[in-house]
Amino acid sequence: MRIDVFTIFPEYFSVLDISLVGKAREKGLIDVHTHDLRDFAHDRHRTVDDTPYGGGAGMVMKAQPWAEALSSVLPEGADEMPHAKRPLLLVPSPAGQVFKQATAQEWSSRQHLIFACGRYEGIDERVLEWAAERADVVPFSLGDYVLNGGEVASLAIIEAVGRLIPGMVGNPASLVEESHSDGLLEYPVYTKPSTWEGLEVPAVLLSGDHGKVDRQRRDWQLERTSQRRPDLIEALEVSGLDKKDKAT
Ligand code: 6GU
Repeated sequence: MRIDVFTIFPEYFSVLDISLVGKAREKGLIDVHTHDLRDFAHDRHRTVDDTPYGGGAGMVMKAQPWAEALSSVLPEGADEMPHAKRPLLLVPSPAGQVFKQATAQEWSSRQHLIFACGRYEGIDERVLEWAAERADVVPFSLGDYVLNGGEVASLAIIEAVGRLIPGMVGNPASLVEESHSDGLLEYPVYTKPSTWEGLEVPAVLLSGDHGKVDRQRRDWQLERTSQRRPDLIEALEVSGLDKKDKAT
């Protein structure tokens, strides 16, 4: 997978040299390129923003530097490309569609991701219209709160998507069992010692009965999800519930 990131703060992305993504880059599974948007501004002050038409607070990012920046990585004739090859232009914004584990799954099969990190009040909307001829354009949000810019959101996406690329995570089974892959939160986990500060590990986990352990873990998942994320229980397909799940 190739990833291009456009930002006025390339330093944010230096963390991609370490951790899981760093290892994937060493293995050649991910090829990440970070670009300074200001390199595509031509005035002495390397201006990338201006005042909004119609008035209002803050500044808007100008179309010209964005179009030149994106042109430097967008291929010609993307409209005739097969889906997986067509670049995916991701635009972090609190006004975007909410990013989910299913979105990460979908995006992990794409060959080329491009992140357009906006600051200020956002990017001139015409840039997205212009880019739609040459890429699949998706404004996305991490959730219902506001960050100062798209950099931290893009890092989160790169980690969530990057770890799903085949060969990235050491044990693929750990991808199957984790939170959200079955629409439920993960069950609680424990390790040695079995007694710590007077607190015991639940006895069923020491029983050696794998059937009982599986049943208990499923119950813990349902209980925890009902308490912390009732919205996820609402969204569960009846077919996603197992026959032995207790009616709640
Ligand atoms: Cl993707 N961008 C910004 N600026 N704020 C956010 C966000 C994205 N997701 C949640 N808040």
